[in-house]
Amino acid sequence: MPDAHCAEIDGLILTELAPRVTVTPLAPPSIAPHHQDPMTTMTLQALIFDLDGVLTDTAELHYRTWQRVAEEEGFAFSRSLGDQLRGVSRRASLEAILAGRVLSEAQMTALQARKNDHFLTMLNHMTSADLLPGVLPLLDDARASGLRTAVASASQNAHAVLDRLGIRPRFDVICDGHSVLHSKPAPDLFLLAATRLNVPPSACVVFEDAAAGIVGARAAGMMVVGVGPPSRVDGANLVVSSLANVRLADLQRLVADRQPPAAEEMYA
Ligand code: B16
Ligand code: MG
Repeated sequence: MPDAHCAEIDGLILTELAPRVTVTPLAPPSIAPHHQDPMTTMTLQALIFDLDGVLTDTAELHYRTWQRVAEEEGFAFSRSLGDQLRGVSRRASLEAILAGRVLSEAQMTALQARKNDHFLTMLNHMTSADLLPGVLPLLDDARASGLRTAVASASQNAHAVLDRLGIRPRFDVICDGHSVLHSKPAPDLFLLAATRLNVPPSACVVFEDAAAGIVGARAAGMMVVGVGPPSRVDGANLVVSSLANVRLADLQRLVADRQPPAAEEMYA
């Protein structure tokens, strides 16, 4: 059960009682996909973006900073383990690196704090030049088409990263590592984003670079575009190598048909 700092709304255990960004007031319960009349065609209403690995390559900073802590502590770490930590919360990442080693709560807290200090130091060098290709045009197109936009990131640093990139005001809603108790691969972050956007989950398309996020978004009843190599994002409804390859018309078709366009159309 949630502790005194949590609230439960529509089955989502929220950890932020006062959102730290401008969001729409909490909406009435969103329409879960299984409530949707199968004879009606859903229209795309919102784009929900993962942050690390989709809008910017902070995935690499997470990798390097965990690698540094692992080296300092004598823990094994590898590129493949780092890849498995994409989209995984800070605490769960440390547990994966520990691979069964048991540390005291104080040690766990200290290691997470040290990793985050390294991360924040590297973040100081980030600028809007670190936006990944295609981000700004896609956000511009979305806004021009009347779509709503959200970030759904497991990172507790999401606001700081968006500020460094200079794109925080471009999102209607930001849900981050402080927003829900159950992070990815649970669907909670995505469902919270849809609720705050006041759109049904089945009208949302999610962009994700990680297996944990793809599992969560699909469990939320959303169509998912995987950003990255097919081997990493093969659970997505559609795969692109970069947001620069995304066309709104394809996303609209994805939601309307609940069927992906041919993969070769999108992966270039
Ligand atoms: P922090 P995302 C995730 O962000 C990262 O992919 C993951 O590597 C990281 O461990 C997690 O955020 C927590 O980040 O330490 O900043 O709270 O991909 O969900 O945007
Ligand atoms: Mg990510």
